[in-house]
Amino acid sequence: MQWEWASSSIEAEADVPDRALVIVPTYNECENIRRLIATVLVQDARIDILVVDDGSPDGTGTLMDEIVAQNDRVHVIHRARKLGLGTAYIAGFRWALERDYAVVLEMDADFSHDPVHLPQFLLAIEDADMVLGSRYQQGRVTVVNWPIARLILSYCANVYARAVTGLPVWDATGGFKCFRRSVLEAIDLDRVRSNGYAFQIEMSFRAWKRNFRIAEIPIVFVDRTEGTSKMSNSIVREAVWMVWRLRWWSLRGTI
Ligand SMILES: Nc1nc2c(ncn2[C@@H]2O[C@H](COP(=O)(O)OP(=O)(O)O)[C@@H](O)[C@H]2O)c(=O)[nH]1
Ligand SMILES: [Mg+2]
Repeated sequence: MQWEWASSSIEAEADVPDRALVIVPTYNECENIRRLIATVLVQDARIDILVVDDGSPDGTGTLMDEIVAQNDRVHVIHRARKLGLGTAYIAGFRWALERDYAVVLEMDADFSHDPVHLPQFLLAIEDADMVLGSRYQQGRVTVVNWPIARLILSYCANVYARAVTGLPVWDATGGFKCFRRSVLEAIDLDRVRSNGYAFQIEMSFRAWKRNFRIAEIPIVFVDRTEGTSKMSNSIVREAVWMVWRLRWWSLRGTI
């Protein structure tokens, strides 16, 4: 009995992540990125940050080179042109897996994802394999300042994604999330197909199908005040079809 207690307490200690990487994809975020990085880094000393910039015409990439030169907790990947959110995250995941980060987080550059939630993610991941920041926890909407049409689209997209794929989460399309390294190692990143908001559904779906433990924490999502949204109709169309493909691959056991 004594031994069991001792071994489980050692196991619990081992689950506290020691290094975490926050990945932030950017396209034209020069008004936000410097302040975002500063606000992220003060949240927890274990956190480093990796920005994946897609050749932003507004000079975000040049600004990043300056910041990286001043702070060894900050890193950047430059890609030649706008190649999409999904492949930006995949590039970031690979970068993290080549290093010793125990935990990897995703977040947007535009302050819609408030960095004050980061310590809550790091706490929640101690007892989960993946943590999702949820705007619709228990059906309660915690979104501020979004146009009503955008909110309805997002809410309905979540109901639809849950109905088609069976993924048992409140917010499947959100982009504020946290993975244990083991989840990213278990998912074959070469086979992830989505590139827009469907990317978020696909990653969570693949983790769920591998029986990883998913937790959700409520977050307050605030619409951006600086810069503009890169949301497009083709991103919505991709998500509409992708959930059916996920279901199909899952039925055939090829996911
Ligand atoms: N690297 C990269 N980042 C992108 C791309 N599209 C969007 N982003 C970034 O992804 C995050 C979310 O995009 P955003 O336009 O705010 O989407 P919205 O919040 O859904 O309107 C922001 O940090 C964007 O700068 C892309 O093609 N490549
Ligand atoms: Mg945004």
